Amino acid sequence: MSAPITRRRLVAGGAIGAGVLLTGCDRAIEIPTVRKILFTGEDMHRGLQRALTDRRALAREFSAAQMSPIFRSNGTRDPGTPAYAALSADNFAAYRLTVTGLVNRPLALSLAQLRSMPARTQITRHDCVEGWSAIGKWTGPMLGNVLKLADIRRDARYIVFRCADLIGGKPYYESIDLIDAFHPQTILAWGMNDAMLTIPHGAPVRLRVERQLGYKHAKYVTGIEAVASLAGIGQGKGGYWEDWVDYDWYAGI
Ligand SMILES: Nc1nc2c(c(=O)[nH]1)N[C@H]1C(S)=C(S)[C@@H](COP(=O)(O)O)O[C@H]1N2
Ligand SMILES: [Mo]
Repeated sequence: MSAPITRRRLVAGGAIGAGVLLTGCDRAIEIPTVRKILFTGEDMHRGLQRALTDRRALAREFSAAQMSPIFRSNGTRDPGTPAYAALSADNFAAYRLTVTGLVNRPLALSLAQLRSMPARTQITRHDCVEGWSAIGKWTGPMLGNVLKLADIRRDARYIVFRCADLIGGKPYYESIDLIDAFHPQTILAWGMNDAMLTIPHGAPVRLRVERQLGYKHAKYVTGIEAVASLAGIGQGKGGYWEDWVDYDWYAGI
């Protein structure tokens, strides 16, 4: 499934809604309340389209000269578990990124396989909710291409990211919807600032979802799951911070 299909599906949903009101309405349209409902529907449809267009806009990209000399790390700086230590000791040769859930072709991708996919490089600004920003360069395949490779099913609505680290004993996880998942700047970054991603920044693979705040950019991603609902994930709010500290699930910037 590609982003345009999702958009068409959503827009078609709006059109079907309006169609139901229009069917056989040549007379009904003269009734003021029906006309009012119709116009409300049109406004909603227009609003929906505008919201979709905004969600699809690109995040600003910067020049190499604008890159921050220092890009701090935040949250987990090393997962420190025996499993992660073993992986990193061998340069992540045994690492596999699993893609499961509502997909027709589950995947277990090695770092070499991810690095052999066509990659996007983008210089963007990272904004942390704690009040700091940094501009860095990120390289990796578009998440949308990985989801297409897994043949994501039509009933999938969210993408969940499982991470290798624990905070206060609880695993870190995050989730985004399909609009962000198929956004062209949403990538699974294995490279940062022209080098391999380092452990403090989420090696071997971290999410970049450039239209959202820092905590959505899951580091140390080991598993990607396509789901129809977030209800069965953690406490149901879609992420570590959402579930345990009450951050917003949608952190658009
Ligand atoms: N797995 C994992 N991902 C994470 C975090 C974390 O603690 N664990 N912290 C988040 C927060 S709050 C921010 S601001 C960014 C920091 O990314 P950086 O360490 O590369 O600067 O990662 C986000 N992703
Ligand atoms: Mo953050």
